[in-house]
Amino acid sequence: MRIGIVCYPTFGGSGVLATELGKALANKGHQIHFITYQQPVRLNGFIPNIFYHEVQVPTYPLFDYPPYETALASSMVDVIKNNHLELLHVHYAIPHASAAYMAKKILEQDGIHIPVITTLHGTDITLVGKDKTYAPVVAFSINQSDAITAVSHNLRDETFRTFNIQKPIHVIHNFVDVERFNRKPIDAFRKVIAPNGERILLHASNFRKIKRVQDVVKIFHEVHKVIPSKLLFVGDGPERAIAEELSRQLGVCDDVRFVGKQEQMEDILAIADLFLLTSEYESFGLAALEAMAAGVPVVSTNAGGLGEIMIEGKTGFMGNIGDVETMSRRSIEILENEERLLEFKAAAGEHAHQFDIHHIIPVYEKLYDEVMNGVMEIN
Ligand code: GMT
Repeated sequence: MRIGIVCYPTFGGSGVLATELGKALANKGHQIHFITYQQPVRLNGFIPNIFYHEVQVPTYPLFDYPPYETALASSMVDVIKNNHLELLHVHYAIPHASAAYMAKKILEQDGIHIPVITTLHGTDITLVGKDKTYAPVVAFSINQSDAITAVSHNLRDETFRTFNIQKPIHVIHNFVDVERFNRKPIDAFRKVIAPNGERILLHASNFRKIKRVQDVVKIFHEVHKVIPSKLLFVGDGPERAIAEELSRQLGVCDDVRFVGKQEQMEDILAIADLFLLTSEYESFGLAALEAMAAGVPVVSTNAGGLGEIMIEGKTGFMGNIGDVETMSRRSIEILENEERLLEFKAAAGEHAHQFDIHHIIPVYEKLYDEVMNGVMEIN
C-alpha cells in the first residue's frame, strides 16, 4: 500500500507512535510518505520504502501567524497526486484532520478519492481540542474521517463525551517494539549516574502542566529519605524550571539530573529501576509502556488510560492524581527489596509483550484494508 502519514515530528508520544508505525509498515513492504514540517525525531537511518516530504510554510510580512494548515493541505494534495497514495493516516486531530479534509475535497475535483484515517492521541481531544476556539473544526473534521481510531478505551469514551461524533471510534492501543527496548544496561553509563549503586528513578515527558512534574520531585524526595537514589529527568518543557526549583528547595538537587531531550530512550531506560508518571491525564502513557518494555516498573497516577496498560501490584502501582504519599510509599515498596524489585521488573517486561508492535501493526493493516474496500469490521 502507498500510505501518507501526517504527524507532529517532535518528541511527543503521538509523533513517536506515528513514526514507529510508518517504519514498521515500511519494513513490511508498504510505501510510506511522511508529510510534516520537520524530520520526525525517531525517523533516523535510511529505510528504502520511506519518503519524507517537508511542508514549507512561506512567511510574508502580512502574516502574524503563517497559515501552516493551508500549507499542509496543499502539500498533502501534491504528495498524494504525485505519488499515487492510496490512503492518508493523520495522527493528532489538530490541525491534521481538518487539513486532510481540505486535501480530500480538493482531490475529489480531479476524480481522486483518498480515504482518511484520523488517530486521536489525547490532548487533541481532552485539552486543546475541546477549547471552544477549536472545537467545531475538530468535531467536524473527525466526523468527516473515513475511520477514526483512539489509542485507548478511555480516550474513545472521552471523545464521545466531548463531541457529537457520529461514527464508531476504533480502539487500537499504542505499541512498543519490545525487542528494541530489551537492552542490557551500559555499565559505564550507570556508574556515571549512580556511582555508588544508588537506585535510579526516571521521568520522561514534555514537562507540561498536565504532567505534574512537581509530584515527581516530591515522590523522589520521600524515596531519597530512605533509599540512596538518583532521579533522572528526560525531556524538556515549560515546567522544568519549577521541578528544578523544587528539587533545590527540598535539598535533593544534587541527586536530580536533567538530561534533556534524548533519542536513545532504550539506553536510558536500561539503567533505570523505576519510572514515575504523575500526570493529571494520559490517554495512554506511551512513555510508561516503553519503560515497562525495558523492564522498568512504573508508579503512576490512575488517570485516563493508564489503567489499561498497568497491572496494579505487578507492573507497578497507581495512585490518585496528586496523592504523593501513596505513590511515594509504593515506590519505596518496590525499590527497598532487591528480590521484589526484580519481580516487578520481570513482570513489567513480560506485560509489555501484550502491546508488542508485532501484534498491533496487523490491526492497523486490517483497518487500512477495510477502509480502502469500504467494509468496516474491526472492533
Ligand atoms: O503527553 C503529551 O503531552 C504528548 C501527547 C502527544 O500528542 O504527543 O501524548 C499523547 O499521545 C501519546 C501517544 O498516543 C499518549 O501515550 C499520551 O498519553 C498522550 N498524552 C496525553 O493524553 C496527555
